[in-house]
Amino acid sequence: MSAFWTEFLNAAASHPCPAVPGDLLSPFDIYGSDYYLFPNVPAAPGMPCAGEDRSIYRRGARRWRKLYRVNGHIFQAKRFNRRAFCAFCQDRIWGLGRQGFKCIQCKLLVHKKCHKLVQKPCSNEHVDPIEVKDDANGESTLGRASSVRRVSAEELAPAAETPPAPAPSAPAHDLEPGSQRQYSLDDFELIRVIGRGSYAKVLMVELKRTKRIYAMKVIKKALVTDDEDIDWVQTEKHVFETASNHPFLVGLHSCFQTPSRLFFVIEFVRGGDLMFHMQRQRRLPEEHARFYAAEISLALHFLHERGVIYRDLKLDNVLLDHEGHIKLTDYGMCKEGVRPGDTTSTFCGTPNYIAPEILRGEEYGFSVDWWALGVLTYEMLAGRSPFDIAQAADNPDQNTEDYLFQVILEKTIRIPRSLSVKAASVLKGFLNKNPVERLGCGENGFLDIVNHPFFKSIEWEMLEQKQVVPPFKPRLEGERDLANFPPEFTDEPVHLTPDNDTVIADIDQSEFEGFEYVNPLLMSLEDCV
Ligand code: ISQ
Repeated sequence: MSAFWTEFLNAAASHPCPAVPGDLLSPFDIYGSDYYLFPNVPAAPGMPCAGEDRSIYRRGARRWRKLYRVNGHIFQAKRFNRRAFCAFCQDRIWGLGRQGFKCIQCKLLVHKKCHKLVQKPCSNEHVDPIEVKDDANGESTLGRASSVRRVSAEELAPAAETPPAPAPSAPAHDLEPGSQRQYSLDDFELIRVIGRGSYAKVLMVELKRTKRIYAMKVIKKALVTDDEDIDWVQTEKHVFETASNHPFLVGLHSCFQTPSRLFFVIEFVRGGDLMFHMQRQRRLPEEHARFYAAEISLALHFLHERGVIYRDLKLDNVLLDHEGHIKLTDYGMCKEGVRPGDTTSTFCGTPNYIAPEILRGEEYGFSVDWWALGVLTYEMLAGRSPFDIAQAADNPDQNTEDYLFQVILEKTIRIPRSLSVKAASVLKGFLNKNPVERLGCGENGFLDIVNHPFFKSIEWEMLEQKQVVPPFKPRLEGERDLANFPPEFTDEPVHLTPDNDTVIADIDQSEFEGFEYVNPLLMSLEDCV
C-alpha cells in the first residue's frame, strides 16, 4: 500500500466532503456511492476544502525493481564499479551497464548469462561476494565508461541498442573564448520552492546575469547512487534534449553539479499544473478537456515518433504556460530507444495511471501512454479517477495498492451519464484494457486519435503551432507570480542544506561525469539580452 493511497483514503474518511449526487455514476458497483477526487466546494476559489491536505493528491511515480528468481536466489541486475567475478564460471564480470546479477539475499554475484545455471541454492545467508577492490590505475572501473554511454535503466538491453549520450561538455576552464560556458549554483538566485517529488525538489530561480526566471530541479546524489536509480538521471537528460524542440514539452536550459547535488535548469512554466487547477475546478467543460487532451496527444506523439515512451502522464506532470497551453514535464520515467513494434517490460509508473498490460506483467509499448491519457481525460471530465475506491478507507482489504491494481485490471469502467456520446467514446477508446484494441494503438496509430469524433473540432496543425487560443488563461500578476503553485511548496524555506562531508565521501563521483550541459539554443537567446 503506498503512502499516498493510505493518506488519501484516510483523509477522505476523516473529511467526508459531500459528493455531488445524481449526474455521475459510481465507476464500480462495489462502492455503492460516488467518490470524487476533488469532492468539495471550497469557501472561495483557490481555497482548500475544510481540513484538506493538498499534498495527498500529489502522488509519486515509482519504478519497481525487476527481480529474477533462480534456485531460491533473488537476482537483481547490477553494475559493478569494482572487479567482480562470477560465482558460477569464475570469470571476470565485464562490460558496460548491468553486466552482472547479484542475489539480494546472499549477495552471490554471477554473470547475467550464467544466472539461470546457478545450482547452488540460496542459503538466504550472506556469503562474501568475489568482489575485489579496484586497483589504483582504475583500468577496470566501469563507472567512468557507463556515465558517458550508459545502458538504459532496466532492460538489460545490449549496449549497442542504447542511443548514444550527448558529448559531455568541457569544464569551464577548458573552454575557448566565445564558446558555451558552464553554469554553477553561484549564477542563480534561489527564489522559492515550487515542487517536490521523491527524489527532487523544484525551485524557481533567477539567472543573475540576465534576470531571467527558470525552474531548477535539484536532486541529491546520495539518493540516486543506487544502481537502478542512477539511470533515470541520464534518461531525463537525453529526453530533455529531445523535448527542447517541441512547444508542449518543457525544455532544458543547462545542467551542472556540486559534490552533493545534480541541477537541471529548466524553462519556467508559470501557470501551475493541471492537478492544481483541477483541485479548484472540480471538473472541466468538455471543450477544455478536449483542448488539453489534444495538446497532450501531440506531445506524446512527438515523443513516440522519437522512440520515447513517456510512462508518467498524470495531472501533476501537465503544466500550463502563461497563455494556457500545456507542457509536459518530468522525463525520469521515460523509456528511450523504442522502435516501432519494440516492447519493454519494466513495472513502473504512478499507481492510478498504470496500464493493465503493465499490471499483467506483459511486454508493452507506446500503448501505456494512451491508457494514461484516458485516465487523465476521465479525471478532467468527471472530476474523479475512474478507479476511485470510495469505501476503501473503511475496509483494510480494499485499502491497498494491490486492490487498486485489481480494480484497474478487472472492473468495468463506468462513464458518467452527464458526458456526451463522443466524450464517452473517446474514454472507452483510451481505457480499453486490451492494448491491441486501444485507441491510438491500432494500425493507423495516432491518426485514429486525430480522426476520433471527440476531436472533430480540433485543427491539429494550428494547434501544434500554438495558433489555437487556450480555453483558460492562468491568472498571473507578473512574471514571478507564484499564485498557481501550491502553498505547501511555496511556503517552504528555499535554502539548500550545506554539504555533509560524510555523505559526500560515500558518493562515487565518477557516476556523474559528463553531467554538465548547456543548451546552445537557449544560450544564443541569452546572448541577445
Ligand atoms: C517548470 N516550470 C514550473 C514548474 C516545473 C516543475 C517541474 C519541472 C519544471 C517546471
